[in-house]
Amino acid sequence: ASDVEALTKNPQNWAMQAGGMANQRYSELKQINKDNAKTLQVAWTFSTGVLRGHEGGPLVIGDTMYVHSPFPNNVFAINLEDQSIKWKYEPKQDPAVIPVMCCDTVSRGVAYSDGKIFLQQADTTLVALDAKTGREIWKVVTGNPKVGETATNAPHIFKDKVITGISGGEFGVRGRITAFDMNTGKELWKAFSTGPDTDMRINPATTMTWTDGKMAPVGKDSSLKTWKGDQWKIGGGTTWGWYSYDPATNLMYYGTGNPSTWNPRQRPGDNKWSMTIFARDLDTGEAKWVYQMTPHDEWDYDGVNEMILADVKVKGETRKALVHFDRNGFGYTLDRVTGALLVAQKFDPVVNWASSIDMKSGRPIVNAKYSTDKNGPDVNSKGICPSALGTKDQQPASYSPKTGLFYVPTNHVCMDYEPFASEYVAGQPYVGATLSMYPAPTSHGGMGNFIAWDAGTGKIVWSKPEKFSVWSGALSTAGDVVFYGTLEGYIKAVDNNGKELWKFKTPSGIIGNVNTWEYKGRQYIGVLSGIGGWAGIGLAAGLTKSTDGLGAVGGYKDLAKYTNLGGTLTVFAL
Ligand code: PQQ
Repeated sequence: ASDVEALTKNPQNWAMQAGGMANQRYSELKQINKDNAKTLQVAWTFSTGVLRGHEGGPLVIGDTMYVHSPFPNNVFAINLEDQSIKWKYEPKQDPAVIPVMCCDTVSRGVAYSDGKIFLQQADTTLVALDAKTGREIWKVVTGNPKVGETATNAPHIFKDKVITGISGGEFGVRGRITAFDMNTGKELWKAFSTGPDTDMRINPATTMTWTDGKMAPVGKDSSLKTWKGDQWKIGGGTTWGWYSYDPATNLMYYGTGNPSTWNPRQRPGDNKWSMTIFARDLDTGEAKWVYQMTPHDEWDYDGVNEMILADVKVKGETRKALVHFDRNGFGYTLDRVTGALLVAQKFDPVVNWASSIDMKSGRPIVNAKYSTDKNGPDVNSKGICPSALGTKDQQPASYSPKTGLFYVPTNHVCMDYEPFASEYVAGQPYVGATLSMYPAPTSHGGMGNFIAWDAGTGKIVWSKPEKFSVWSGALSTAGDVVFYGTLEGYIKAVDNNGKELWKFKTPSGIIGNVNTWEYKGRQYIGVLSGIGGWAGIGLAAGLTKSTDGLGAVGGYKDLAKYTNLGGTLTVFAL
């Protein structure tokens, strides 16, 4: 088994992108605390030499940091003693992959295990490097960019496996995850999101789902029955988010993305298992349970956002929970062992496409006024909240076991959505909708909030307004400080009540995730800046027409007044 599990238990390291396998993004370090955070200063900086959106963050293991960049996905090993570069890895990739990446040329970072660094390149090549030298140990190709298959997710190491996903829901790609032997790169299993039961590693009799107020077997052909003809073959359900793993049950968790195309009229049915949380046995890949958040998506509410594993008190009882802040604006708490639905509530009150989640069927109660299918193709459905960016997109939340609260970066944006007929051509966009996005119509006028959430009751505890969406990942710490970044480029520290303690303007907008480590007795905070991602696609790709970038360009046009391109890691200490 991998040494990374033990490495994550020492808070001096930041050995996985999320800090640990439960996706909590929490650190036990407390040298930096709510009283002294206001004195944080820059310790050192590092330029990646790459423009466009910088997601994810660096890993720290012992005296070495590993920093990655967006396409062309360069990796640097940095000596923490003197910040010198130990080695640099520069993959050669065909730039033809760039135009088939939907939402900027982002990469959510590298993984570490047993002396190896794992890099998921945009062109779908998965590489294992020698962590000491940067030399290639093995590499495998996991998809085909010519049919729109790309990769932006971080590889995840669980036990002895490296797991990776695929992007391309806007190109009719058929989503799946694949597990490889971390030592050799040999494929161990693959599990699709749609299609025949065997392809999905679904057992009709033992794979369970929430049905009529209890868990029940999914039954035969649970996906095939919910698609017309062969549409599941180009049906999306990609897997570009953050995965988690519970060693106690040997289950791994992840979500699937939107069904293709965005024109819902072209794909009648529930489109299973797009928009779904999967719990899979790590050894066999077999699905233990599934839960579909948004059946027959009509808004592009991908279900890929991170699954955070935590013990949560629900109705007086402590549950082994999975907490998930979905694009569709509902915060879900499920029993992670059985898959039972416990809580589902809006984490932004402006959410209007559904009034609530029916706790018996687990299905959203859709508001007909905002049904882009009922209103019909070539009709512009207006005022839908949230926008296709969701109340939260890829930006991961943090959970503090100390406060029992979840700290969630959110979007506060609504949209108009007009579906149109779209024909599938391999490697061409298969989108079928025109979108405009704008701030949600509420008093503070901003496009984002940073919130604290009680997952046991499904309630917002506090909400801190932001001018733009909070597109960076959060970090909470035992020092009672919570960190996040903003699209204008501020890294901010707040206390457990959301009171701002400190901020610093980094060289570019922040869509990376804040992390922390300790070296020679000193605690550091690090964050990548570099504007881009879907929200920053206008600046990143030089687009100006408001409906370009799948509607994000118009929504975020004011960003150009606050920030500019450029990838930099900024490191802070007291
Ligand atoms: N990527 C971002 C980003 O990095 O800012 C935002 C999004 C993606 C989305 O909102 C998407 O819907 C999305 N969808 C797919 C897909 O359906 O395959 C892939 C990606 C991606 O790989 O970045 C995004």
